[in-house]
Amino acid sequence: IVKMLKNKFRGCLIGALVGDCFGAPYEGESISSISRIQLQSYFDKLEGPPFLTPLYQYTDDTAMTKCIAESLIQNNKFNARDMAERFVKEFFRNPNRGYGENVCDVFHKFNNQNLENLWKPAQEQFNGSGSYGNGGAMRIAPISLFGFRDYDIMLDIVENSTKLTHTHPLGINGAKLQAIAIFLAVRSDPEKPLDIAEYIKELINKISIVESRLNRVVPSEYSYKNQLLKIHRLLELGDKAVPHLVVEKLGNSVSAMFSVPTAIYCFLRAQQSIADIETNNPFRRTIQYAVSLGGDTDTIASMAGAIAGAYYGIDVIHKNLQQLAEGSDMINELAIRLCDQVTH
Ligand code: F2R
Ligand code: MG
Ligand code: MG
Ligand code: MG
Repeated sequence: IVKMLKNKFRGCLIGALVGDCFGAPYEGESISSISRIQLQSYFDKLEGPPFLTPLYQYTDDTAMTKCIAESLIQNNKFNARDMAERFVKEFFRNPNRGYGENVCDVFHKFNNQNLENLWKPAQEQFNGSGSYGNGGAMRIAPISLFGFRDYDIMLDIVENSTKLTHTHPLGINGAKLQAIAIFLAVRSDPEKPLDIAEYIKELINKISIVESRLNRVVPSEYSYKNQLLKIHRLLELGDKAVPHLVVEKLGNSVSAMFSVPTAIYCFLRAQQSIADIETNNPFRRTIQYAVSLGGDTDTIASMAGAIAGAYYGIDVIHKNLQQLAEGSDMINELAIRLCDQVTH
């Protein structure tokens, strides 16, 4: 059991890393400009015989995921100040990892004000409405793992860690949805075919409770529950749900509302074969499909990769992808330490 859990923890964090590294070259491209044939050969080549190439660099998604994992390991609980300090240090060590345009203001304020008020800089974003970007969700994987034994504690840490940079309810609830998707994947038996209907039902139940606690009014079209119902309908269409339709319905942007459900869809869609994607490997299918949708490709592939890796475990991720991703040894080590921590 512990061995299976370790494989799932490693699969989850390495899955997130690999999605980030191999999705990043396509970030910001529109779906129409991405060639499916070219994408097929991109991944074929990566999984083929060794060739000379620099490592594929990770971006802000992984930089911040690493901070969260390290903070949880060091403190064995959520420590807001420590986590914020790590975000700031990491940002100033390398500000060129493709961070969100506005979140940088939060890091500068933390730095200038010596972390005096931990919660204020994020509250001040966007004239006080807070960020609804997917920056909370993209970094959440270690919290699902750390809290995999206690759902309520897990959700609490998700909320507070997200609020360090993102206070808009859609930003927070997007992070919660991604955390729940991973939480359920860790707990699912990869030897049995995934019961997709049951998985979505469980997500809907849990996110409905979260959304019923909203203390701020948001328009009803911005409901994660609604997005999950769309996922269900799109999955029933199979390949008739062409990539353009998926993007039209679910989105591919840097906002949490229009990227987290998309990532969940990618994971679920990749349980079966997909037109124009030739592979028997469901993890590769997940991230190749995510990238094919364009838009926020590093983040959607990373979030989808985290869920898929948490479900299947590390062995599903092709060795080349692991070796060609910058920081894979470091991320692997963090996954093992997180697992040791929660199983001892
Ligand atoms: N920043 C990027 N990618 C953009 C371009 C880089 C690339 N090199 C390219 O063009 O090829 N990626 C990273 O940012 C995303 C996560 O962003 P995060 O951390 O949520 O940042 P931020 O700044 O808080 O929000 C992002 C944007 O969302 C819009 N937005 C958010 N809240 C808003 C609100 N209340 N009102 C209006 N707009 C809001 C803004 O445009 C923000 O800039 C990931 O994709 C990561 O990979
Ligand atoms: Mg990024
Ligand atoms: Mg932000
Ligand atoms: Mg991104």
